[in-house]
Amino acid sequence: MPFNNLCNRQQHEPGRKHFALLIDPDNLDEASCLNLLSLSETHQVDFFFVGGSLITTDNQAAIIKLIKENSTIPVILFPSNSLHIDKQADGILLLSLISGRNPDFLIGQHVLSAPILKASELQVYPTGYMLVDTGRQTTASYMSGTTPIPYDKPAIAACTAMAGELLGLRYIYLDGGSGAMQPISADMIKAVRQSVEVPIIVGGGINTAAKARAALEAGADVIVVGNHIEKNPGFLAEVSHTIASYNLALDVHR
Ligand code: 1GP
Repeated sequence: MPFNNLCNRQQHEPGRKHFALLIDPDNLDEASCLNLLSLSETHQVDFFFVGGSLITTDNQAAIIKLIKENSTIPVILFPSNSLHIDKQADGILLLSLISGRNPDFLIGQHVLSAPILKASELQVYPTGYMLVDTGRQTTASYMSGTTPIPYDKPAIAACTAMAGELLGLRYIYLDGGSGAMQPISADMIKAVRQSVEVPIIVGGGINTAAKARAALEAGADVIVVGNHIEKNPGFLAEVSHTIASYNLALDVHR
């Protein structure tokens, strides 16, 4: 399913949930990537997000090539900066780091990326990216030089998301950071859900089915999981099953 259908699907199928598997090119060799691709085909994964806040190897192009050769699941770039654009992917989250006040991640990187994106066939998904403080400083927060939204301040998150939507951003991504000690709170997801119409992506620290379900119930449209699946690939089936059973219940009640 193309990622841009999410916006349409929200109108036609309100409440339907999706699963994005985060693939960090630094953390996977070819064999473990192939294993995840095989699991993703068996259990439903809707999208691959490829990227990370700091990429220290030159594996990304090879990983995307491997995915494209072995899977039909759309590959969406989740870049930390304009260096990580890869035309082999299907689309890109054009992230505006609206939780921060660093102009480089609000417009600077976008100016550098614009001519490359315009000349490519990548689908561009304008996304309001919001980092949330989940207990320790994350790579994303440090590398972007921004202060994350305090964990227990859902009103700040809601107002930030509203501003992003009013600016025309098409998705909101609430991120506690990879391997976060705790996931984004249900209160914060609910506050954002009540404040904007656009699809909400939630990730960071989702390492149990119960945490995935709590995010879905609070209003997340897309759940992103990376870290815990890298450590324990069997968790992929658990997340997929959690989302499928949520969607099934939705169908039954229609
Ligand atoms: C991080 O939202 C993603 O940017 C996913 O987080 O790796 O903790 O699942 P995890």
